[in-house]
Amino acid sequence: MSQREYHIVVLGSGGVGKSCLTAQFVQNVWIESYDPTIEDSYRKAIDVDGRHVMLEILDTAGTEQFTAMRELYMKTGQGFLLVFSITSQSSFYELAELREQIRRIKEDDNVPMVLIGNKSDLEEDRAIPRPRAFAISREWNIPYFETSARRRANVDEAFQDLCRQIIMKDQANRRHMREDAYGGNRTGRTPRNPKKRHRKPKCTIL
Ligand SMILES: Nc1nc2c(ncn2[C@@H]2O[C@H](COP(=O)(O)OP(=O)(O)OP(=O)(O)O)[C@@H](O)[C@H]2O)c(=O)[nH]1
Ligand SMILES: [Mg+2]
Repeated sequence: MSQREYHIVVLGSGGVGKSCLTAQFVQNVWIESYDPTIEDSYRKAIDVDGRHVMLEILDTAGTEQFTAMRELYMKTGQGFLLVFSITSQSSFYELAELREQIRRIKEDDNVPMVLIGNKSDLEEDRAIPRPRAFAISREWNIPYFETSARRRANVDEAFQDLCRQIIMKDQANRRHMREDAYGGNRTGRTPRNPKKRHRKPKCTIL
């Protein structure tokens, strides 16, 4: 089968660790310094359950002045990492609006997403209790991962989970498209001629 390409977007407030998570996932490097992102994109080929896929990963800006690009990447993105820092309450609460915006722009209530509480190595500075984050992830019906970009903990797992969701959705979409082309063959009936389905209504001239 040909290699599929999927678009992933990394979202969240400034300084939560989006770029560090992306750098760890793509290049296996740890970045100590903080250089606010405008927008960077990376490509990485991975295997998910034996399937070879190419990921296009967009690392976005957390700071407000760059949010004009949001609508565009929300349209093209197929899966979203919603990242907050476990040490920052505001970064956690700001995700609700981003999630709403994604659902609105994509006109879809089941967009592949993962909730990420990053900086899990800073347990002593924790501001969001784990049960609080789990409660939100259950409410949103998406998985929750606590990651540490510094220690490279749970990074692959979070990206892999998102890819799995995207692949499942892609397969379901393709199945529906095939079924539509054959007039909905879920009943086991003989496929209808796709051309016939688009026949114009009859016009009778009196
Ligand atoms: N202790 C700890 N620090 C982290 C972790 N991830 C990121 N940092 C630090 O947090 C700061 C910000 O990280 P970035 O990855 O640049 O944050 P960002 O979300 O990309 O920020 P913007 O590009 O401004 O939106 C850096 O100094 C990182 O070293 C982590 O898991 N643990
Ligand atoms: Mg960044």
